Amino acid sequence: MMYKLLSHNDLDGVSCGILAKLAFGKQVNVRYNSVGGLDREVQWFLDNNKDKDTLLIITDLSVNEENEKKLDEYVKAGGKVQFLDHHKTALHFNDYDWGQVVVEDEEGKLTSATSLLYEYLVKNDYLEPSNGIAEFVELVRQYDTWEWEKNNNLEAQRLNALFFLISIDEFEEKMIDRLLSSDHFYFDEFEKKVLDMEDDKIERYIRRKRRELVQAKMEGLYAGIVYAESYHSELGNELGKEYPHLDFIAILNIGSKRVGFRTIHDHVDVSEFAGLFGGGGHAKASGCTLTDDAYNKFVAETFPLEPLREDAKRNRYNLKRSTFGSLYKTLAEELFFIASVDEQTWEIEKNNIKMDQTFPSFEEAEKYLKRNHQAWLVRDDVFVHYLMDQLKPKKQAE
Ligand SMILES: [Mn+2]
Repeated sequence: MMYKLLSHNDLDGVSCGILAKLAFGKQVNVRYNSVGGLDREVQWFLDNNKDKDTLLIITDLSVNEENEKKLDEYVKAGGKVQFLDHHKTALHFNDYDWGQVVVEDEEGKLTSATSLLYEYLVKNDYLEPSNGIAEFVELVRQYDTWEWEKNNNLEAQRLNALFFLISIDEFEEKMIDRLLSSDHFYFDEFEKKVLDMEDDKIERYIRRKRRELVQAKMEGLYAGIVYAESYHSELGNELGKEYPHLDFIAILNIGSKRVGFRTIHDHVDVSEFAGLFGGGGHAKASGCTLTDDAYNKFVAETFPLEPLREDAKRNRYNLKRSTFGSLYKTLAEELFFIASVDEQTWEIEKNNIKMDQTFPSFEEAEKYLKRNHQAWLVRDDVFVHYLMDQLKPKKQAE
């Protein structure tokens, strides 16, 4: 029996290739594909496997409708296919005997293509389970589902960083050697050193990107838009945390004509948003191609916008949630002052005039300011000046 694996070219997809090679050795032929490249490979496979002696496994990517039908005909004619995916946009493949799409396992844990393939290989006695492999699979799963962020699992993030630092061939070779020889997953000393340098680099990159973010309202949601070619996950995550008033972050890659969407919020499903532009993905991470429509919305319309200003970070006095109030400013030089009446009532003064609307928390008041006025927390010196002005006797009206 021969095996063919067609998988995605990201960490989750390539880790499927690593597991397949651990299980099938030289009997498996593995090809990694971009989202747009899989259908060509499937077509090629179907055209060249008339004798049906190869088990075709597809992981982490979906085929188009045409190939979906052709694969089903191929299976009905005696061909062997196993489709394994965890994207909810692929759930209809569960209608086929050869399709298995699981987004969440029985315990409610989000799956990845690698975790599904591991389970499949072990269940069918293709692969001997081991502690080291299970640890590796779990790191990939946590990275791919964003759980690493919630669990602060930096090992998972570093595994992905390593994946991008070396070639796919090198990564495969290193991981296969390690998983065959050790009962625990680890990074070697050289990798640790390089990963530390990479961490510093990512931090500097994100700091720069933070100052380039523009804000726009789209389909009723507030988006932060930024141009970036690398570190999309880390960037989406950090920018999302830095600007929690934004529903999601859109990351534009003009070279690849793609836009990625990331959210840290549970109330937003960015796969639905991407669907409006013909794309898809997960609730927390999705993307679409820059069609004319998407180009106009994300690039042309947002290009003239001024970037958001960052909140002052080293203040001692002008602090958020302070009982003395917190001072914000806008590009139009307006001053907004958030203060609490009591714990459940927060007010905003605009240029010293109290607004009618009140808010149930500081966060809601700030969100209002940031969404509607793109205001930022000013530095202490501006704040002190402002307070001193308040103490001056007001000029008589006449
Ligand atoms: Mn995946």
